[in-house]
Amino acid sequence: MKQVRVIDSHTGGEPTRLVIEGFPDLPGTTMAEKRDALRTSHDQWRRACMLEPRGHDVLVGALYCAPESPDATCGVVFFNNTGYLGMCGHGTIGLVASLHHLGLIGPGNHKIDTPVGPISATLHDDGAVTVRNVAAYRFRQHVPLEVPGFGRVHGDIAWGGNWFFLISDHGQSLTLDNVEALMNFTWAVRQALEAAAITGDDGGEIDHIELFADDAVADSRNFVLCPGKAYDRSPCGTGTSAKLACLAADGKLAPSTPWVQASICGSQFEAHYEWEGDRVRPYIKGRAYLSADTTLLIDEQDPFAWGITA
Ligand code: PYC
Repeated sequence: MKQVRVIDSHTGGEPTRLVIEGFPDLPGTTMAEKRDALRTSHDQWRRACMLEPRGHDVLVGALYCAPESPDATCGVVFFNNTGYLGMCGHGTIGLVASLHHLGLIGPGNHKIDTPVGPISATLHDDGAVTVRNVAAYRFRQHVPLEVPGFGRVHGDIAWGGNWFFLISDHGQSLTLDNVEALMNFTWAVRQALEAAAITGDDGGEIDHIELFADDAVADSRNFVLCPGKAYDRSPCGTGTSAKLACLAADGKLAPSTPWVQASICGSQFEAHYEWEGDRVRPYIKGRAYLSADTTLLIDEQDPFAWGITA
């Protein structure tokens, strides 16, 4: 029986499963090398933890790794039901809360290595966490896109640790009772981007679609389609970072000014940014709550030991 020790948490409703031990040793020193080794040689371990019957489509995994920089607390590789993420804001908040639960860190500032560069996270005395994300930027503005069945929409393409297509003129109602329609629309947008070969500036796949609407209490409400065809229950840390980059580029939000981003579920992140050259440095504050401290068992005789796959 193989054993994987995990800590489960959720950040604003979006779950994170932190893998503490049990995965094979990964070659490489950088988080990008470790992610590539996991993807190429040991991807069944991701599937075992993320897919049914142990996981589900909404879950994001975080593999706790030795850091690549001498002054970092740890490294992390994020993944989900379909593959790997560059960065994950809600997942970083879950990681920090889980490491605190295990007694591995205390309040204060912690540098964390990720496959897309170092970030840092401050664990506050009240349990909230502020993530200082990788630098974010808008790559293209007001990009027209023909979406079959929906017509023409326009969106900004921005990097916040993952690639996002951010749409405000969508004509959709951003309410929880409309999630099925929002899923259909955003999935059609994602496929239209792929069909039109519209990518990030490094040719990176735009695998997150983010819609915006007004909110009664926050500055904005969003709906974020994640790569594995699930929607983010949290306001999405990397998506909020991409939004800050667009607001900054449009001159609609000054540096250090608070921006409260609500999710489709009503959970909130508090955010602000600082300019760094022509990019912005996003700060995202939220809180995670623990839901399980457990050991996953993988029985080799189980026909679904490594997850249910198509
Ligand atoms: O919080 O950055 C985030 C995130 C990405 C995908 C799901 N959550």
